[in-house]
Amino acid sequence: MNALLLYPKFPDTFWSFKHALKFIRKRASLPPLGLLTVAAMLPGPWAKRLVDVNVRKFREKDLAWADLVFVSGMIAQRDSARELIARCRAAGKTIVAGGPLFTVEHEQFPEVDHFVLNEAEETLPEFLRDLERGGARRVYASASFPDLRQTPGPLWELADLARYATMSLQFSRGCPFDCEFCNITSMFGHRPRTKTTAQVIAELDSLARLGWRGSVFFVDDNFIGNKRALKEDLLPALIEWQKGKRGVPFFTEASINLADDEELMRLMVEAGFNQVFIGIETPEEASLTECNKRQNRGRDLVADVKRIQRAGLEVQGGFILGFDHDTPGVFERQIEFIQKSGIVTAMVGLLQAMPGTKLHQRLHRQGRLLGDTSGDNVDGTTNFLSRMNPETLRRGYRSLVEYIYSPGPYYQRIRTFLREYRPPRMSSSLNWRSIMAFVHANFRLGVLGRERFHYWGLLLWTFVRRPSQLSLAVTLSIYGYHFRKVSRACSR
Ligand code: B12
Ligand code: SF4
Repeated sequence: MNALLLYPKFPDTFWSFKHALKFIRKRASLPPLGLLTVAAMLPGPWAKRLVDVNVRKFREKDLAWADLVFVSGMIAQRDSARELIARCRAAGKTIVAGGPLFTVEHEQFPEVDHFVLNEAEETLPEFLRDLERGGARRVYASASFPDLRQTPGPLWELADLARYATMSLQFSRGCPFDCEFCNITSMFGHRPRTKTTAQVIAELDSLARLGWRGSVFFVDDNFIGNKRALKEDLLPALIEWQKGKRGVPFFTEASINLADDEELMRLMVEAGFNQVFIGIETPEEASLTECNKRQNRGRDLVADVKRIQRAGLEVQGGFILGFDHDTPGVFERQIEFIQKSGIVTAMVGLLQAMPGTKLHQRLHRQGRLLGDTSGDNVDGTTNFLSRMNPETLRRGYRSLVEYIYSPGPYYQRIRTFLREYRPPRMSSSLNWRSIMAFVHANFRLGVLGRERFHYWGLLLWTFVRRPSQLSLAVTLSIYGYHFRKVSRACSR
């Protein structure tokens, strides 16, 4: 049996990093971890091939080779998924689909033969058994959550690692919190389920064996969901694993209560973490209450962010506009917060109601849903009737995004951040890609770009005040170039 694993194209948005990837000559930021994990669960004797259309062409000969096509994807990849499925259908292939897109909207894909939904650890074995017997059903779904200690390591060897900027690894699924707009808890539950430390180390070792020396993204929904497991087990093991190596930088996602735990931050930094994405959402207490983001309420969020930065972790932040309690003054207050906190990578989106969330249910009850979500909350669209005048919301959103990524405020944020940041001591390798990126940045941003004065000003300032952070300053400048490009596209 020849199994083709097919990953659809991402639109050119905030997280695609498309315009930044050119500087380091990479095609995509991350490989499709879900498909590589599914590949490891398919029968050993099957031949397997990965086609991630974000990094390579889907050729006729790939299609001709395949007996079975396994498609994955998120809602944001819907359009590309449709195209790929149509091509496979036209070639008469049997199509099996799974992953977050199909788990929430499989009814919209009549051309697919089999849906293997939810977490494959639960649903795939039954599908494979039925397939072998010649009687596979159309839909396999499960309401229970698997034990991740049974999850096999991804088949990295199917991916061309050199085409990606970063690798990914998952330690846990699920989150103890219950934010109204988030579909994580409906998909993965409230109790964080974790892999064993031995599994994580084995995955890191296999990446190292394949020659990977770059950064690794721990794609957990909330990495600090089980603090005890981290402090007593995983982080000490990661500290040990890093010894004698050049230093593999890690980054992850966590909730703001990370700021309350000095020991946890210290251990994370010692283990190699240097970045963390945090859902800040809004500085407005009423909106935090509305969306049940209780962990963010009643705190000085700017002080929390700075505490995390001082511990050695760059904070990237998610922000949302369009809550029922948002008034037109919210745009100014969000800008003020973002500038003061020095969150350089601030992902600001419009609230969207994802299927399966409590928000979706509430808006449905209130008769305010307008249609499907685009799945990408930073594309300037929403799918429900907002309390704020929709035109005011759209305009306020666009001008906020344009403002925070315009060169003046953006470069000012980098300085605010670098003033606070206490970088971890980690020896990183200077390779030809980073040298090329520096040369490319000097030309594109320092000569051609309208940000050229800000760029050289930042480099000079960093050289004098934070010389060890010069490469970080260049990296953040390159990110800014990407964010400006995509924010201009979403402002149209
Ligand atoms: C890493 C990640 C990313 C990476 C993706 C990299 C990549 N190449 O895959 C990046 C950072 C680029 C990203 C971006 C975005 N993401 Co994202 N992302 C994640 C995250 C945190 C982890 C995904 C992962 O790797 N999981 C580990 C693997 C092992 O799990 P998995 O993929 O779910 O696969 C399992 C099952 O789903 C299933 N399965 C998966 N595929 C298949 C295929 C078949 C055939 C079968 C049988 C089974 C199967 O089996 C696997 C094992 O159980 C998830 C959250 C989560 N917990 O899943 C969000 C998540 C997938 N992202 C989400 C969103 C919304 C986005 C963005 C739109 C955010 C934004 N506003 O910009 C963007 C879209 C990108 C773009 N450019 O437009 C949503 C998707 C919702 C949905 N229903 O589609 C999620 C679920 C987060 C959330 N809170 O809702 N993301
Ligand atoms: S803390 Fe993050 S992952 Fe957890 S429920 Fe809230 S938004 Fe979702």
